[in-house]
Amino acid sequence: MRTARKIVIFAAILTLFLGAFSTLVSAQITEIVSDPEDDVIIISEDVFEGDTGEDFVLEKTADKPNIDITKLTYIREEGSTQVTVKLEVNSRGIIEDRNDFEDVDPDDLTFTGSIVTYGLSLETSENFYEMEYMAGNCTLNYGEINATVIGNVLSITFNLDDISETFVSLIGTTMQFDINSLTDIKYYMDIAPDSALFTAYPSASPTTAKTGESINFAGEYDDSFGISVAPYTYTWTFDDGTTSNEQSPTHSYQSPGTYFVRLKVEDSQGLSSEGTIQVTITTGQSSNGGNTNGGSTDDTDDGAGLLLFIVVIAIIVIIGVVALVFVIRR
Ligand SMILES: [Ca+2]
Ligand SMILES: [Ca+2]
Repeated sequence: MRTARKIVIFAAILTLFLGAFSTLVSAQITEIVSDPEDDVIIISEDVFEGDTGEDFVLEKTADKPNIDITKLTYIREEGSTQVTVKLEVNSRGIIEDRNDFEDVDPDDLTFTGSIVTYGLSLETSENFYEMEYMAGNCTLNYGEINATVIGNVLSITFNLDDISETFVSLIGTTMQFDINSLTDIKYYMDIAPDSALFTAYPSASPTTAKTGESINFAGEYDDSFGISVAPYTYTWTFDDGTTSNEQSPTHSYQSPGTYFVRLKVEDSQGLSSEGTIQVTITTGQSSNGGNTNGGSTDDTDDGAGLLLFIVVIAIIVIIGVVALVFVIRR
């Protein structure tokens, strides 16, 4: 009896130990994006008409807990391609199943109702995964996928394309269209994180250049909802060990290859966004140098022509002089 008890205690300790060990081995990679409560934006029709003046202020409401994102979660088992992403709305709300866009008949002027969509956008080091949940149906990159809804939490589990992919960002977007009539549509939305509304846009011209050739970079940002505050700082990382703090710097590369140029735009409140642009550098002299060479080649051509002209004139003059001497002697 005593031996049996010892075996049971030993087994219990071993189980606990193995449990703790397996937890350590199958570690999870978790990323959490938090979003404020009750920051659902009411968008007036003015936005659609492009009337976003300097003083435009977006209204926020606490009346839409069902589309008020509070938390996004990314969970990945280490060493596995399986990923679970979760979108959590306000604890006072639920994930809703309303109408699909397909339920709205454009010819039916009497249609009234709401459309609610939940979107998740996962960027990894290799890919983008776009998920949308609407009216009980879920899609992943436009293909159907299962989703689990428990109260105020939407969960989607899927496999990444490649084991080597790493987490870059997770953005959640919720939208609600309240259609009272075709001329009375109210539009609500929430985005998590709010910084996703502020996007850096780097550009380069040209994007393919030769070594030594000047490339003009331009730093821009998109802030359609006017959430950022001037002044802005621009930080360029050229991927060749050099950087610049100009908004639109000029840069040239000394070695051929592919470069991933990063632009970070930051506002005065610490809101920041980063964007990447790829430039390809090929071997050879820059087009500027080529033009110079071309010019000098043209000069050489002109010089040869002039020399030939002088030689011809000289020959004519010599023949003339010889002829003149010959005539005089006679
Ligand atoms: Ca929110
Ligand atoms: Ca938000």
